[in-house]
Amino acid sequence: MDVGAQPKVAYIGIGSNLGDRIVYLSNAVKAIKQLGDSIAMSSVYESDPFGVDDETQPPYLNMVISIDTALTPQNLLRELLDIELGNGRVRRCRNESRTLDLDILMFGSEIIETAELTIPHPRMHERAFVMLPVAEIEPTLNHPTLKLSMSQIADGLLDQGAHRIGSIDELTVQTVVKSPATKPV
Ligand code: PH2
Ligand code: MG
Ligand code: MG
Repeated sequence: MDVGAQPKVAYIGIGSNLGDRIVYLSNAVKAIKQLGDSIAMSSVYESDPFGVDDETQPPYLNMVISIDTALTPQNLLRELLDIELGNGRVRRCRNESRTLDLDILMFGSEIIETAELTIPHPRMHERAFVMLPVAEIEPTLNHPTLKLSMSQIADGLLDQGAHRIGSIDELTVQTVVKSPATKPV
């Protein structure tokens, strides 16, 4: 495996608005934990699709996980794309509904601009569904280019209506308990 020299803390945004959203988030968490040492995991937040014209799109679940990884950003991206594919992600057009979306938000304090990667994620600071979960796990961390902490940025986005619905563990238990009753007899 091609690895980077120094382990770095990578922040990864996880999103789903198609199919069994909790199952896709939970699959993603398990797979991402194989890519490094897990540091922190946010709660799950629900919000309407942000910046999307199609009003029929279902709401999103989003969360953020941080891992200490020896992978390079490019190899981390490749691994994340593989996890998306393994969870039924189909790419036809921009901003369409998806079973699983995995975005590298930050990679240490690195600033990367290549054809395939822009880090920090260029729109993260505009999106409550990213900033609320990041601020939950790392409130005092400074954004690598904006001179603001994660919680300062999140505080300016509270009117977007992203709201915390619980931890992934609580929500997974609820899904398992609920499912026998919802099956046809
Ligand atoms: N992802 C998008 C576009 N809009 N809105 C929410 N609430 N959550 C997302 O993950 C999301 C979005 C494109 O990646
Ligand atoms: Mg995205
Ligand atoms: Mg993406």
